[in-house]
Amino acid sequence: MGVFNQLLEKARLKGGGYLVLIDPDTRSAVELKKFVREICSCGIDAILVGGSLIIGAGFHETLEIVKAESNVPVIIFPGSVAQVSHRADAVLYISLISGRNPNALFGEHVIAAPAIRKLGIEPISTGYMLFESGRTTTAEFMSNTRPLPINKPEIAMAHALAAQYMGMSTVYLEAGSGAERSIPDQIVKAVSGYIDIPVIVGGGIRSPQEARAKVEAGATFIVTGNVYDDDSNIKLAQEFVRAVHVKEHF
Ligand code: 1GP
Repeated sequence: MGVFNQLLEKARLKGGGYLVLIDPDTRSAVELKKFVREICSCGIDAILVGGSLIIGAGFHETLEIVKAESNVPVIIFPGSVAQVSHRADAVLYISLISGRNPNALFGEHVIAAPAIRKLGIEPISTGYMLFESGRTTTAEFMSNTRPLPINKPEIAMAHALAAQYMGMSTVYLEAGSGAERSIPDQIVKAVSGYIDIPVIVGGGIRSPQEARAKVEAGATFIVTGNVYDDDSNIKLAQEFVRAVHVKEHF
């Protein structure tokens, strides 16, 4: 069974899956090792590595450390084709379907496909939907696309359904890293009730309660990243796991 199907099976049994995003720019090697061990000991389901813009040169080194220290699948969350590596188990093969930038829709993909095949990592076809969230996010700026309006669920639903009809494995509802507001539960509910493929939700989620509400609204996977920029928040990891695994912890 591939990485994504394993994750889906876990999420089905537990009620949801909790993924932690690691931005290669944020930690030293020593800090990263400690962080990865700690989040894995809390029972997270997978680690995403990547970002819309990586300033430092540490993407591959970060992946190497994360892979060595973790006991869960490591999945690349690529901001560009430069972020493809054999050190990961899978890669979110992202098409930025909320925008109309042809390169982000189906351009980088053509360049990355042969490399992914050669490296033997699993591509997870992902319809990535960026929403407006109060301020310009790095993903919005770097992709040169307009985000979806947050108060028009019907537009989001139509985009997600088109992704399903195009054969994508999942849609990712993204408010942007560090967003002021996460994706509203009503949007999560409207989209996940309208399509048959699993929904990933991320961006601006800061509390376990917020995460649980999104799972209860229909999200299959929850992603958080920025919340752990504050070291003292590592204590929240266990709570996030419990909040997202709704079938295990009522
Ligand atoms: C960003 O969805 C992820 O792409 C996670 O966002 O860093 O705001 O948790 P945060």
